[in-house]
Amino acid sequence: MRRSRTSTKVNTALAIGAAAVAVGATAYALSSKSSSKTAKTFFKANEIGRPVGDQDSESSSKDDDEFDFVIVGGGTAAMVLANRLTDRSDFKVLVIEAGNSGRGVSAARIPAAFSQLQRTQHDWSYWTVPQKGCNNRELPWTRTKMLGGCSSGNALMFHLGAPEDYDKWARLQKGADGAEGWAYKGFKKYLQKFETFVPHPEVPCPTEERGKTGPVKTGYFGFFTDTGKAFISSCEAIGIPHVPDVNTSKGTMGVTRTPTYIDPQGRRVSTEAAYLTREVLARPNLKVVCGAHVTKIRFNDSKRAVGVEFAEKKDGPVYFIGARKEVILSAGAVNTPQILLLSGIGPESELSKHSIPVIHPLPGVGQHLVDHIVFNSSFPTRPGYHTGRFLRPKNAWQKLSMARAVAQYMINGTGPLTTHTQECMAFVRLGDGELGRKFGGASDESEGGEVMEDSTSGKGTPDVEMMVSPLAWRDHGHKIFDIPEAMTISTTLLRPTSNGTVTLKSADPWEKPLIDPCYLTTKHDMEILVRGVRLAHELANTEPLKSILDQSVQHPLLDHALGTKSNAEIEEIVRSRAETLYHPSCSARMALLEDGGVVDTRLQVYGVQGLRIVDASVQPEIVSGHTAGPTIAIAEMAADLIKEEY
Ligand SMILES: Cc1cc2nc3c(=O)[nH]c(=O)nc-3n(C[C@H](O)[C@H](O)[C@H](O)COP(=O)(O)OP(=O)(O)OC[C@H]3O[C@@H](n4cnc5c(N)ncnc54)[C@H](O)[C@@H]3O)c2cc1C
Ligand SMILES: *[C@@H]1O[C@H](CO)[C@@H](O)[C@H](O)[C@H]1NC(C)=O
Ligand SMILES: *[C@@H]1O[C@H](CO)[C@@H](O)[C@H](O)[C@H]1NC(C)=O
Ligand SMILES: *[C@@H]1O[C@H](CO)[C@@H](O)[C@H](O)[C@H]1NC(C)=O
Ligand SMILES: *[C@@H]1O[C@H](CO)[C@@H](O)[C@H](O)[C@H]1NC(C)=O
Ligand SMILES: CC(=O)N[C@H]1CO[C@H](CO)[C@@H](O)[C@@H]1O
Repeated sequence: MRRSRTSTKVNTALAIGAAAVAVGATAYALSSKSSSKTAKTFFKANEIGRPVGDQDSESSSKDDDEFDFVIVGGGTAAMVLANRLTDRSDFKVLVIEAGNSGRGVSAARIPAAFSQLQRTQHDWSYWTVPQKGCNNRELPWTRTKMLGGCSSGNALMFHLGAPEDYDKWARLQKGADGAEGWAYKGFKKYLQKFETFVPHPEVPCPTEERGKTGPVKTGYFGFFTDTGKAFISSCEAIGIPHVPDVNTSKGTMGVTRTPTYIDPQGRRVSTEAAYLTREVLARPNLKVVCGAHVTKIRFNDSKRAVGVEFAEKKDGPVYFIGARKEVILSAGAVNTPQILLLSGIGPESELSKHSIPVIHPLPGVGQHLVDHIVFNSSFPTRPGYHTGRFLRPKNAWQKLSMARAVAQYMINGTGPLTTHTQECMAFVRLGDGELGRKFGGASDESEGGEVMEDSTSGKGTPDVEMMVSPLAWRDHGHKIFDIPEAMTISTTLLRPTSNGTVTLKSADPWEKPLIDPCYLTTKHDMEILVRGVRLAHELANTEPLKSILDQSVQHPLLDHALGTKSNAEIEEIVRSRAETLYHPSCSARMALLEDGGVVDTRLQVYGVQGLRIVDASVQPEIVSGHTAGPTIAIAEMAADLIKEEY
């Protein structure tokens, strides 16, 4: 079962009229006009690579014949490396990105427009294979194809996981050399290094544990609705504490207004915007190739990565570029294992199935893929509590509101266009503990409820995240709700025990890989998620949220009757509607070789030389939160590890 892939681009999630994007683009063009173009910024494949098979030029030595580091993919993590490695003038660095710059793309800069990029040329537009745990549905997996990667197209929510997540990362390395550096105590400096927190006058938040000098500005949207306020109060009413910052060494439990990757002008802070500034791009030891797809890593007979092959299109010329020190794979949790497999590194059975010559057998490649799955419960609201009217104008009055919102955005960098709509995040524990007991959980037999395997990284850490949004839609915004006003409470499973694979469909590097996250295939995952759905319903029926809802509106897409259903019925609904929260991780994890690891604690790929992985795929376990921040911190740490080595 597959939904229409070319759904009309009335993308609501995107929640922003085409007019707004046009005006936004103008605003963006105006705001960036002052910076004049000087040196050449981005290169094409043929300006850097040597055509493969052309003996003369393969042996020629032009100036850019070889780089010290060739970074595959110019995404979230790669932009950090491009910046940090080239502050060493003796390192010559090349980045090869399949997409283009996000600078002139207004949907990549205006927060409310983020999902406009999905299913366009700026998206890899992946889909999973049919998911047994989700009624055999194939689920869309957007991955942004652009400099900055998913940080240019994500939902901008800032969160760093729980401190214990990192302690567990270290523990899983079982005393291997360098493991301690990944524990919270050591890793914390990298979580802090990338950030400059910009306080917001309306959001009291202690700043002592927040970064002060990093390139990535974080802060709060210039827009917060009464629905968000009511959500916080309803959480408090059922025992979820309101905390000013869910992102400190004190832990992450509680509800808070969502901090975000936004600058004081109301623009998205992608890692391209933060790290690949004009000054950095102008460094003579950095070159960035755009629009080039890496098809393969080449190795010499001593299993040393010596460079990569890349092309602009399937039947176009293939180029090669050499790497003197290292090839660094930063292609993300889907494409990193894909490229390893295409290059002959992976499970032998998988390589032989596609007749790919084995460079080195490594069983863990593409295994243990983990993602966060989310279930949206939608409730009708009384008039006035809905953001949609600003973002999806229908009548003249609403169009005026929209025009006002655009003016507000252009002049003050605030207003509805600065929201991605997920206004609050609440981190809770439902496997056990007080709240867990309320929804059928138990810590041990004596408590009467069902005792679940504890998949969290520590007793003080969450297993579920709740989010609230003053909007409602399905299919990531590709399906509009035909009801006037509604809100959504999202329930996310943070610590799934289900895990799956990325494998190849064929040996053709232009063919999309097979993605099988195996969602909801363990009893644990379904049980915890069902508890979370019950919590969503409970929140919606707790004051003050309860009074915002309009119980009289009946519509088959609405969920106010969910609370009256049995667990089995809720389970069925969850299987028919759950979707990705876009956090694929762990598909080339850092772990011991015998535990299915692909990289060691220095992020070097086992069994070969000169090859490192720096992106979300190396996480030993998925963090109990959002993955962009941890990925940026991984890259910050990797840059130091690399500098230490050379
Ligand atoms: C819609 C969406 C919403 C999200 N919301 C949030 C959020 O609110 N908060 C949060 O913390 N996280 C969020 N995430 C997740 C987060 O953004 C990612 O986990 C993180 O950005 C991944 O970084 P990465 O460096 O591993 O990969 P990416 O950023 O995906 O970078 C990979 C790069 O490699 C390039 N590439 C891939 N293959 C090739 C190839 N063969 N040749 C050349 N280039 C290639 C890609 O084009 C891309 O630029 C979201 C993600 C998405 C997609
Ligand atoms: C592979 O490359 C490395 C580094 O350049 C070199 O030391 C080694 O001798 C090469 N091996 C072969 C077999 O060419
Ligand atoms: C911009 O902000 C100022 C000061 O808060 C306010 O007076 C003005 O109305 C705002 N402009 C727009 C277009 O919203
Ligand atoms: C779930 O709801 C949130 C908030 O409204 C939205 O951002 C997300 O796209 C929704 N998920 C799906 C699968 O539609
Ligand atoms: C991954 O899933 C497999 C079953 O498919 C299971 O045996 C394994 O324990 C899981 N790994 C983790 C770490 O959850
Ligand atoms: C739990 C966690 O990772 N907390 C981090 C919150 O963010 C600051 C920096 O902004 C870090 O120092 C904390 O470690």
